[in-house]
Amino acid sequence: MTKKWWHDKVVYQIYPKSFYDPNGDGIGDIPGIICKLDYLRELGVDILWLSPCYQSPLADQGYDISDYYAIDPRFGTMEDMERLIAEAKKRGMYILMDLVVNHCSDEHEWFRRACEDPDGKYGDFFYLRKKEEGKLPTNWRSYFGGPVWEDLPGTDRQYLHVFHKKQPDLNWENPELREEVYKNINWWLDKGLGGFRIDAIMNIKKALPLRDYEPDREDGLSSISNMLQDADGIGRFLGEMRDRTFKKYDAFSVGEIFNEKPEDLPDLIGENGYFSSMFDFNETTFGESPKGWYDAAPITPDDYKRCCFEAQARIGDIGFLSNIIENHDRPRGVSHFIPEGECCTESKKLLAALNFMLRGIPFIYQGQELGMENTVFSSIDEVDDISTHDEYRTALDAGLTPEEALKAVSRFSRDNARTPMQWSAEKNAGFTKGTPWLRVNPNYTSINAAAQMADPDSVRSFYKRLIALRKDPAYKETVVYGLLEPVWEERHNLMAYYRRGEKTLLVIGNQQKETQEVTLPCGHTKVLINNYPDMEEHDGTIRLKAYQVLVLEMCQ
Ligand code: TEU
Ligand code: CA
Repeated sequence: MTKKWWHDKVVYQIYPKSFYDPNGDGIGDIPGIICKLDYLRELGVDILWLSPCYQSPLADQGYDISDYYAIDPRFGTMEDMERLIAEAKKRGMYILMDLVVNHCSDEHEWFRRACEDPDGKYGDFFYLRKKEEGKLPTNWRSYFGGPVWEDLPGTDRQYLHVFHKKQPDLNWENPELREEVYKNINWWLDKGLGGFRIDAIMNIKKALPLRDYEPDREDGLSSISNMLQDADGIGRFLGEMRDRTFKKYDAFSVGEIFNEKPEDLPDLIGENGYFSSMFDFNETTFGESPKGWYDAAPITPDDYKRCCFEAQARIGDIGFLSNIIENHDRPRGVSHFIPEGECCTESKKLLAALNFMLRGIPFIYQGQELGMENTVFSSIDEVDDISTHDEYRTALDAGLTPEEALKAVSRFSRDNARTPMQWSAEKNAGFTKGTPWLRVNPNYTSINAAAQMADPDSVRSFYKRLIALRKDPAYKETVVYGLLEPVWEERHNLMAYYRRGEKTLLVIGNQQKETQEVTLPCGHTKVLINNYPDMEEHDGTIRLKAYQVLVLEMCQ
C-alpha cells in the first residue's frame, strides 16, 4: 500500500453551530473555532472537519447551501475562514470542509433561475418533470419523509429532492453542472484546505429512466435505497471528480458512503480510488429498520464486535476506513453502544480504545473526547432537527402514543449530538454568554472540558493517551499499518484483536461489568493502555475488571 500523508492522522469533527460562540448570539462560529485551536492541538488531533458553514438558510443546518463561495454571516466572514486555515497551518493542522453537492438550497441562484426559466440552462441543473394531475413522477420517499417531488414555484413543473424540499437535487448527468462543482472544489483547495468530507455522495447517480419501485410502507412510497441499488455508473462521475480536483492537490477526501457493494471497495478507496477514505457505518447503522427509528433494534456488545470485525475483514488491505463512534447525525456513541445503565468513565474509555485501535483513520466528534451523552427531551417541541420531527410523525402513524414516540425518537435524535459543546461548569457550559440556539445538556456541570483537562483519569486524558500512542515513533507503524486479526471471537462480551506490524499489539476489552479472565497465548512486555491503575495477572491469565480495556505489547 502506498503511504499517504493522511494515514497516520487523527481527525476531529466540528459542528460549528454548537462548538463555541464568542460573540454571544447563541450560535457557534468560526472565530470560536480559532479560539479553541490550542485546545485541539493539546488533545493531539491533526485534521479538523467542519460541518458546513457556507451561506445557507439552515433548513438542514447548513447542508442546504445557497452560495458555495460565501460563509454564512452567522458563522463569520471569508476572512475568518482564511484566518482559520492559516492559524491551523501554524499549528501543523489541516482544515476539511464539507462538500455538499448532491443538492443545493432552493435559495441558491441556480434554483431561482430554474424557476424563472425551467427550459433554460439552469432548469437542467435539476431534475424537473412536467406536473401531472393526481400522479407524481415517481413514488420515492424522501429521507426526511413524504414524496421527493415538489412543485417548482411559478411553473408547471416539479423538482426532485431526496432530502428536504429545501434541498433540490443537482443533475450530475449535466456536464455544465459538474464543471461548476469542480470549479468550486478547486477554488477552496486553492485557499489551502486539506480536503473535504463528501456528503451523501452515493445519491448523485439516479437510476435512469426514473421509475417507480415496490412500495415498502403504508404510504405507498418506496425508500430511496431501492432506487440506488438500481443505479449504475456512478464511477464515471466520481472518477472524473477525483481527477479534476482532489488528485491534483493530493487532498484528503472522505466519502459518506452507505450500502456500498463489497466488490466496489477497491474502486472507492483502493489504490487510486475515488476517495482517500470512507466512513465505516457498519456499527452505527446496525439494527436500523426500514419502518423507521421507532422500530430499530438495540445493539449489544457482541453485535458491536461483529460489526467492527466484519467491516475490517471486508476492507482488509484494500484501503483505509475512517472509524467513527458518532457524528452530527447520530446519537452520542456512549449512550448508544454501552448497555443501558452502564455508561460510566470505564465503559466510555473501553469504547474509545476498542474503536480507536482499529485499523483506519480515527475520527472524534466534538465532545466525544469528554464522553458527552445523549440529552433528555421532555417534549418534541424541544427538538430542532427535521429528521427527528419526521421520525416522530412516522412513529405516531404506526400507532405509538406521543410518549412512546418521543421516547423512541429520543434514542436516535440527531440533536443529541448537536447540543452545545460542554466547555466548563459555567452558565451554558461556557459555550455562549447569550442564549444557546439549542438547549445545553444539563449534565454539563459534571461533564465538561475544564474539569477533564485537570483530571489525569478523565475520558479526555484517556483519549490523549490513545492519540499519543498512535503518534509514538516506537508504535506508530504498528498502530497505523499493522494488520488486524481478531482473537477469541466467539467469547461473549469480550472484544479482542491483534495489530501486527513491526510490533505485535493485543487489544483486549471486557464489555461487561462482571469480571472475566483471558489466558494470553504468549508473554507481554508492556502495558501500553489501561483504563484502570492496575492489571491483575497470574501465570499468564488476566482477570479483567468491569469494562477494563488493555493494549499490550506482546513478545515477538
Ligand atoms: O447525511 C446523509 C444521510 O444519508 C442521512 O439520511 C442520514 O442517514 C440522516 O441524517 C439520519 O437522520 C448527510 C448529512 O450528514 C446530514 O446531516 C444531512 O442532513 C444530509 O446528508 C443531507 O445533506
Ligand atoms: Ca456567534
